[in-house]
Amino acid sequence: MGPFASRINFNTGVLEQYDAKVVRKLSDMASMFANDQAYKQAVSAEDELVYEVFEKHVPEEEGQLAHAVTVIYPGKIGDEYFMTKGHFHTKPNTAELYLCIKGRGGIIMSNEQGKVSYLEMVPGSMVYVAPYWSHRTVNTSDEEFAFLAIYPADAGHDYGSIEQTGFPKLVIDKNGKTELIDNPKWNKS
Ligand code: S6P
Ligand code: ZN
Repeated sequence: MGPFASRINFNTGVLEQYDAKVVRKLSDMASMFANDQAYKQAVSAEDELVYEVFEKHVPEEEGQLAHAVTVIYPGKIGDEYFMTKGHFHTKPNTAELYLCIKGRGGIIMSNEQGKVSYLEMVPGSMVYVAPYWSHRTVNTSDEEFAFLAIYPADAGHDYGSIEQTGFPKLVIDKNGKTELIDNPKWNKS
């Protein structure tokens, strides 16, 4: 593969020449939110779009850099903000760089030792996701939250570990303020 260019629209947060789009609706996120009752009610009322990932295709091989723009829509389940599923990389020693393009949100990261880091993201914020840290992004605003992620193309996504254990903390809206609280469903293995 040779050099190529693409363009992010900074007004909409959308990657204009994307090759593939991943769509995640509420129904794709069973048991990820803490409040099961609020989740069931929300899904049956309207299976809302939670986030979309606009990807460029590069070969999934060592040395290549995958890059994708994620747009998380505003919304909450109970008091928990709309968020991504979250994952470790299948090659756990691979890092990733996030750059916020639009809106306001945050990234929650945790490692196998149960350590947690939460960093806020506003346009221009860059977050270095260190190797071995799982990562999930959260839209804490009432508009679209968009960011670019750049990562080794052979990193892979391990969703299973997060589905089993959850993250140690939830990111919630408490009377209009963003707070981290213990995740009652956290199932440390
Ligand atoms: C890939 C990178 C992002 C996420 C995207 C969706 O390593 O971290 O492109 O894939 O933000 O999140 P998730 O957890 O559903 O893959
Ligand atoms: Zn990642």
